Amino acid sequence: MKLLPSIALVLSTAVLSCTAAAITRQEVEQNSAAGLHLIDLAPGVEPVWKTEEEVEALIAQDIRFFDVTDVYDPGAAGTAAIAESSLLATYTAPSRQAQVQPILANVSLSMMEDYLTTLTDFNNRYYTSTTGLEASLWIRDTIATIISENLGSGATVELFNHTWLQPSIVAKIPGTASQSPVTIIGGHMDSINSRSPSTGRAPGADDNGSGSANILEAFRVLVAAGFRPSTPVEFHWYAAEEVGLRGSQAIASSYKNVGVEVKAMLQLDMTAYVRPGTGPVVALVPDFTDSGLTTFVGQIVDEYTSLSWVINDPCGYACSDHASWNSQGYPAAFPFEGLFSNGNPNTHTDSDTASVAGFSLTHSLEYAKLATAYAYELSA
Ligand SMILES: *[C@@H]1O[C@H](CO)[C@@H](O)[C@H](O)[C@H]1NC(C)=O
Ligand SMILES: *[C@@H]1O[C@H](CO)[C@@H](O)[C@H](O)[C@H]1NC(C)=O
Ligand SMILES: CC(=O)N[C@@H]1CO[C@H](CO)[C@@H](O)[C@@H]1O
Repeated sequence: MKLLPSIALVLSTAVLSCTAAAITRQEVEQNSAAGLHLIDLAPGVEPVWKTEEEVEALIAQDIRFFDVTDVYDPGAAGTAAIAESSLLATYTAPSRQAQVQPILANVSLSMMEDYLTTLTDFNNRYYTSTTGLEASLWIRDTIATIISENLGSGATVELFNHTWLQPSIVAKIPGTASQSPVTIIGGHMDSINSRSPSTGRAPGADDNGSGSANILEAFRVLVAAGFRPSTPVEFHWYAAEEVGLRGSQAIASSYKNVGVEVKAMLQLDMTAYVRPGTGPVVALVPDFTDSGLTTFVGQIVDEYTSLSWVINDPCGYACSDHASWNSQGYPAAFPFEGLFSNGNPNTHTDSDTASVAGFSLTHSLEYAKLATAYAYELSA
């Protein structure tokens, strides 16, 4: 992951007021039908039209953006990302140790390994490729099998279809007391080779096979434990993160449009790399996240994992799917595999495999525990 200079938020209000509503719904329909993408590169600044090639060039340069083609709202003028939300959401310290610890004992390294091996075996998981579709259907089928083995759970799984080939996946454990608010664990399941997006080999072991496998494992152990939360828990695998956070934006904006209340969103994107020579830590992302929820996630790390946590460097604008939830006003947190400055140099290439020095499933396993404990504590 690459850090970007942060953009002065102060300038944005003036820009916003003179360019608001410049893009009409008709223009969005015509340009998107012509294959153009509406790209949001900075907070409060009107998005701009780019060709497919121009979008690929941004990705190749590691420039982060929201592709808002499908979710742009002409009335709202830009994605109003919230630098730090103060949503009055409150989180109480972990208190379910007696119930959670036995479930964490079921979190399995070999299950994670199986999931990751299958995910990395697809040539790539690109959002328009056949293998990208197959990877998504494989996650759906894996969840469906777990549900069929635990019918009492009441859990369900559905594809969330998009305007492109690869669907996102949403699995739910319903609430016994109420269908609101929802506790979410999410991460993207797509991968990319940024030099050759549609056909290039992109095993995406760390980015983001690791987070996808964590979410599968958290779902498996909670359902196998017969966990019946009082409020619902959802597990999301997003399509098309690598091309402008498109899957997560589609879901977050649809939730906002129908008024779904979200208690918390936990983003897992890259959980398996520990730079050789450094000590393992969970690095909590400080920007475009909720500070109260981030504090709570730190408590979960202390209580339920073998790791300690640090505050990461800022990730920047549009850096991963948590940003899609943050910009809809929902509280999100993002525990990353380590400091960005110790990041995995292999992402977005054919070398993002589980065999590089520093790749550690043992490290990643702690994030499956974190996700499991987070879900239980917030929804029990
Ligand atoms: C998504 O698309 C698939 C295949 O086209 C279809 O079977 C399914 O019903 C759709 N899911 C939803 C939730 O619309
Ligand atoms: C652990 O998993 C097994 C097998 O799925 C299940 O029977 C058992 O109840 C689980 N234990 C807990 C505490 O969840
Ligand atoms: C890491 C992350 O948050 N999301 C993805 C995957 O990683 C690359 C960094 O190599 C990011 O550009 C991208 O947003």
